[in-house]
Amino acid sequence: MFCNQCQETLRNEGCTVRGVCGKTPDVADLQDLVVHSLRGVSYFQSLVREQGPDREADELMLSALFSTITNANFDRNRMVDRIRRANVIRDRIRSQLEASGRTFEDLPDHANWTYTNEEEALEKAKGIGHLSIKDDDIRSLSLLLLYGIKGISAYAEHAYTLGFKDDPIFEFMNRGLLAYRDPDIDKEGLLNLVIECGQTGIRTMALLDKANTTRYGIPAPHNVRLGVGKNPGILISGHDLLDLEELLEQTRGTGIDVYTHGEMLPANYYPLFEKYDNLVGNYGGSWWYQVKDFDTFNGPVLLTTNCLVPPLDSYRERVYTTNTVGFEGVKHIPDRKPGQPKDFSSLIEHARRCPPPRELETGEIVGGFNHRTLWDLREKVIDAVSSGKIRKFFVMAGCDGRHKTREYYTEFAKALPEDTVILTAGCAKFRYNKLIKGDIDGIPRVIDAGQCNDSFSLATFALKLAEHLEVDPNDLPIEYNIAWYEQKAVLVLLSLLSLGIRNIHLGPTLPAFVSPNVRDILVERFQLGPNTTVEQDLAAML
Ligand code: SF4
Ligand code: SF3
Repeated sequence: MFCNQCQETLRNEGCTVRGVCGKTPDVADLQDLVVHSLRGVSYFQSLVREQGPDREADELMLSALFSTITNANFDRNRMVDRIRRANVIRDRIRSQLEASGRTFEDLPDHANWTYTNEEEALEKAKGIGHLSIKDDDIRSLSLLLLYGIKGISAYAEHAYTLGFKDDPIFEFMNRGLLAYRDPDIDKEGLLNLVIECGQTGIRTMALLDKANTTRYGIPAPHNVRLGVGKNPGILISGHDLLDLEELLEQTRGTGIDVYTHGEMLPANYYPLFEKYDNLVGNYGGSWWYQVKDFDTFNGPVLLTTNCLVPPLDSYRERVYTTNTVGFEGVKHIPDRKPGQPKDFSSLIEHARRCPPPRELETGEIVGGFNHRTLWDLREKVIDAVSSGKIRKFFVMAGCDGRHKTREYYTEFAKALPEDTVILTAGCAKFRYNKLIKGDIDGIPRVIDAGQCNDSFSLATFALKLAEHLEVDPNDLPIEYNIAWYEQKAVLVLLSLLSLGIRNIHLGPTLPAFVSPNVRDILVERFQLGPNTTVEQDLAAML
């Protein structure tokens, strides 16, 4: 195995024996083969796309790639299933093309290779991994592209689930997957695709924003309760709002409460969920607190997307996965049957046998600042900046993580002077959303736009504000101090770069897959830089 896709990769070089995340070498290799087999699908899919999309292929591309994201799926069998399905779909599209008179000779390996058994597949994986790209810079740009596309798969899958799709996104994914490990592509070609990946990221996050707000309304500032009630509960984590909606419907009137965890917290800000009094609040911290939070929660836990940490024995039998999430030996809620909601009855039955959650904290937190809501605040914001009451805004969005170097973000937030405001999205928020309190003339010191994809709201607000004030977005009093962990954050970063945002500080380390030359390009073109120490960065940014 060789995996370097996340920020926790071993020694900031790569995981080669077993993932720091717990991923086993066979799963890592099979995930490489998932990508390889999706390249095979893309080969033929890109030839038929003009005649009309093949939705089965599009759906597989989203769900299969999503399952290779960090902390999503650790289940070997699920990977094999995806490889086999990719082979079948690929061959079906090829046959279609052949039936219409196309002939194929000298096909590349990904368009030909077919899974036969695991032993053969694991042998095959040795030749198709990232290290098969020999040039450091080509490999670096190829991985930047691949990981950005993995981020797209996640957000596009959520939009798709709610009935929203956009063909240029699928077309780009096909093209990008084919460019990864294309022996003929050069650095400039890859760099252009990396920028296009960022642009497609904006398009995908905009689509998801439309999907979420069309179905659930526009998030508005909202207090979310942190304590617990006396009923047994179900804890729901991840990013999938439709799962939450159906779970709330099915638990209504049963005496079972539903709590959000981690990236599901922002669901509380959508107006549609207000009608459910069985959605009682948020429990615990960001994803990596699950090893403590799931224990004390006492009831069943549903993981709708990443991040899943290999479950501890003390609560493993209460963990349920669904969608692209999976872990061998952990119960999985199957996909919806056409026209029907998912069946959460086993989870609900499980909750009935459990004691209520143990209280971890009390009080409330506030969030719900979609870009439309932020736009309504624009005059207040402009006044506060012109009168000197707000000196600067700090975009501190992205991911949280368990490594001690992440303390930087807590300390940075603590060190911010009182005339500054944090703009946040993603699970990075858990480092400061309970720490920094109060407001400046009605503008909260921590403005939470939502899940990591809602970084789109922060970028949209900044761009609209710049246009309104007729200034360059980089001249606004906004600093970017972004924390990354997994591949959705890679996409968010590429998206910000594609919008022309400069001087982003990225941490806690620069990605291991960025080679020295590619780093120079990013510094030169986008003035992207690593974060350093709290004191130094704060002085530079203020
Ligand atoms: Fe290592 Fe991260 Fe890959 Fe897991 S996802 S194997 S921690 S690089
Ligand atoms: Fe968090 Fe996994 Fe990235 Fe959606 S839940 S931001 S890390």
